[in-house]
Amino acid sequence: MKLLGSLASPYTRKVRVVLAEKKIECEFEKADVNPSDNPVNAHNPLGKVPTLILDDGTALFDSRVIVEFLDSVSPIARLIPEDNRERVAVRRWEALADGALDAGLLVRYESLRPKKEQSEAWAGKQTGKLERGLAMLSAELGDRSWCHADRYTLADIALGCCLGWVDFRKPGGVSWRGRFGNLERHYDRLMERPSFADSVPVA
Ligand SMILES: N[C@@H](CCC(=O)N[C@@H](CS)C(=O)NCC(=O)O)C(=O)O
Repeated sequence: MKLLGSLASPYTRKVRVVLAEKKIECEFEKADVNPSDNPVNAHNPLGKVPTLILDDGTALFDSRVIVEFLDSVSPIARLIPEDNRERVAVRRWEALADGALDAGLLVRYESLRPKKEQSEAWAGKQTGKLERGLAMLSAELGDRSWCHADRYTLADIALGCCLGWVDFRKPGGVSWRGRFGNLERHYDRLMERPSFADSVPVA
């Protein structure tokens, strides 16, 4: 298997953390998806990372599909519960964390466009989604040790990847540090795990 990804990408980080937690060997290839014509297009028409290429050449995307695949190929450290309600609860956390990230990425992409083409209203709308997303992630975590039930799951991984990227890029100047004490504690706790410590986003 080969993972096409970027060391700055939070969705790639989610897959890298899952690979590490489940002790699955996988080649990693850095892919620059900034140019319209990029090497990922040949495997994934959306030209996005992460894209996982299986040994038979099948390409899997996006990160949610990839992590589901990885969780099911190995019984080690199950990250997605089997019970329907529990699984949906974990995937809801993932949807919220990924959704906040989606908005944060749009804010960042907008800031990289030529100044005169940028829309403050558009960036403001996306910043609002990110802010509300962070507030809900904090409210739902409350004072619990883990996002779902009393154990480490994909929900914690998705939350950690969201927090790590927002901390790294601070899109639109948004930061959760100094505002959401429980998110700070949770991220620090996740960073004690080698899977997180070894995958901190870098440019
Ligand atoms: N929903 C996708 C999002 C993937 C995504 O947007 N990746 C970014 C990098 S962080 C990307 O490839 N952007 C390139 C583009 O949008 O053209 C997933 O979970 O994999």
